[in-house]
Amino acid sequence: MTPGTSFRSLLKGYFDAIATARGKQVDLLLLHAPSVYDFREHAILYGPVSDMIPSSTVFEMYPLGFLTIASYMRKRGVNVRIVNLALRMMNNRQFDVPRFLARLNPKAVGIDLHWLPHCHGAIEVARIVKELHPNVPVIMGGLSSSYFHRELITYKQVDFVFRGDSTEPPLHQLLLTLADGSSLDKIPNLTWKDQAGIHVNPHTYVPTSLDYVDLRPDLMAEMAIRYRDLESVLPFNGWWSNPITAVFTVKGCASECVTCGSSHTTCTDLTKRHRPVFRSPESVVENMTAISRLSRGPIFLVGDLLQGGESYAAEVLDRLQKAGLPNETVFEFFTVPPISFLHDIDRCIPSWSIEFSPESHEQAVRNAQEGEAGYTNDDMEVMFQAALALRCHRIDVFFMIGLPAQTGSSVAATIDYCEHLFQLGDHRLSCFISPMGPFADPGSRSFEDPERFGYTLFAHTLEEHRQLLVQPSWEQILNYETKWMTRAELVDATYDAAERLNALKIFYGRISRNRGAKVAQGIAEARALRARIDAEMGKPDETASTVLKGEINRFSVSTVCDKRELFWPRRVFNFKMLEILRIAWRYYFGHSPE
Ligand code: B12
Repeated sequence: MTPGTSFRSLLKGYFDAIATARGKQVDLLLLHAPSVYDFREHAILYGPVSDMIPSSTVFEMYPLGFLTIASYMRKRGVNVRIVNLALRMMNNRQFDVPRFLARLNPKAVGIDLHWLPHCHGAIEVARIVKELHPNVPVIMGGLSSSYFHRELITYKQVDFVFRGDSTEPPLHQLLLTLADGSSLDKIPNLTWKDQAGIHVNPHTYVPTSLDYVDLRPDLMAEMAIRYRDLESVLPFNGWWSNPITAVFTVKGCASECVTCGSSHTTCTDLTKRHRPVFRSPESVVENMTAISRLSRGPIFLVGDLLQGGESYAAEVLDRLQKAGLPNETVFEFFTVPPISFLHDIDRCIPSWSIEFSPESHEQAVRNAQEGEAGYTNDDMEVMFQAALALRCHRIDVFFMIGLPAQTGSSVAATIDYCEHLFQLGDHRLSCFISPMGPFADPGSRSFEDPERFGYTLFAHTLEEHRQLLVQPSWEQILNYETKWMTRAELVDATYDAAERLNALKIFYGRISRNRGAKVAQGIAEARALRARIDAEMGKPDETASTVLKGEINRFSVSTVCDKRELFWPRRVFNFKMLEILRIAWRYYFGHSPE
């Protein structure tokens, strides 16, 4: 308490804050939709397309950009509320979206259509918002919105679309413009419409410094307190017990992976970013420190620091050493780093892990995907062994199915290679394999030039992708197949590979027998279900639906591996309650407790 602050004035501060929060109109409501809006009603075997990420097939994780937008706006006095509708719908089958949205009274609504698998849910949520609040502007943004902006703006429920990988200042400009009624012509990266037609403003906002934004975890806590609604700000189902956070270090990429929707070529065309831009080491470490004040969970550094140059990476490490954060730091590498860099990490950080994605064990496939990968399996293994000889806690190695030049037998050989890796490393090294899905990324080279890279696409437009998402099973949902594997073969190869990898993990002690048995059972059930759906195909819809109704997650989540394998061991207390109390205090009483 500050000197002279009476209990009565504190109480008044508390009730004033509640009254203001209740009465105050939200300036910007950010909504994250589920992949398929009415997933609770549909009968779809989504497949293991989300087994490698913390989210489920509902893809309930909202973009990091929601948090950078919220923090940018907050500094400018704009009130933002994030509502993860996808998560609310997942957690409560009775959660009524229209009823919930009808009670809100925002000045503007932003909806992410960042990941293409949201093209069903995002557009439906926009429709509901428009029906309930016809005068409230609906703004869409994210990478898929950027790619499909011309088609998206034709939906009557969509008023504005932002393009590009950085939208905080233009979005702020739009909110100001909407308030004062001035002209929309000057807002960069904006696609909009009026009676005169569709307008595509120039894409000129491509910031060369990323330090103007931050991911402020305290804002999440503050939003939860302000709106008395913790669930709506949580990033994914289970985050409370596995609070992994991500800190982005870069926008744009120097690599040319054929299937990636953020490769060098894609960024040049889609986000107008011709070369990657890195966040300053100071900003990266400040952000990690802010997270560490609140959470004891692991922090994942998105992007390969070495792409920023050795001195850039060295400075990040140096600052991290000085910061002395206790959280596990997870590094990703796009190619094999110099062994000396691993030693540098070990010197600076007590607790660290590696994520590495060779995609395939086969050099020809890897080269086809990455355009001369620049490292061999031997190089990679030397790296793994060097890391394991240090204090590295964990190495997760990711392989993918659906790559250029990859055959079914190549996938099978990847699993043989996983066994080799299991023999090489100890329990800290594990392997994962998953299909590329549900979609080849729009804007990726495989999407833009499918023939050249051996791909066949089953959808091109947004609307076609929306239709794919409500097909009965993931074999029909995949928007691609390759010259080397049909959609059916991709599905078969996935379940075969998953079954064998699971057995190897049990044998080599990477997972318990119990957990492995459950995964094996899940794979067998998903296969049986697929056969049933195939048999039902062509019959009236209701028949296929009855096969699956209510079973969505059972056969699609934790199929190729148990999702818990992706998480770091839990702690009893993941969050620092004192810091949360401090945020609450600051919110209610306008200053930090003395
Ligand atoms: C980190 C990352 C993840 C993290 C999640 C991080 C997160 N919560 O955002 C993980 C690993 C979990 C992940 C998962 C997936 N990812 Co990912 N991911 C990335 C990656 C590597 C970096 C993203 C990043 O750092 N963003 C920085 C933040 C600050 O910016 P932002 O979130 O993009 O937001 C800005 C703009 O996009 C825009 N914006 C975004 N939303 C909105 C909304 C409105 C209203 C407005 C106005 C603007 C706006 O403005 C924001 C602020 O400037 C990108 C590739 C890349 N280099 O960009 C792929 C990428 C975005 N992911 C991709 C994919 C396909 C997926 C998955 C679908 C894969 C899968 N099948 O599992 C899932 C979906 C997860 C979910 N929704 O549940 C593709 C997307 C292609 C596409 N167009 O669909 C990308 C491009 C590349 C790739 N293949 O990985 N991903």
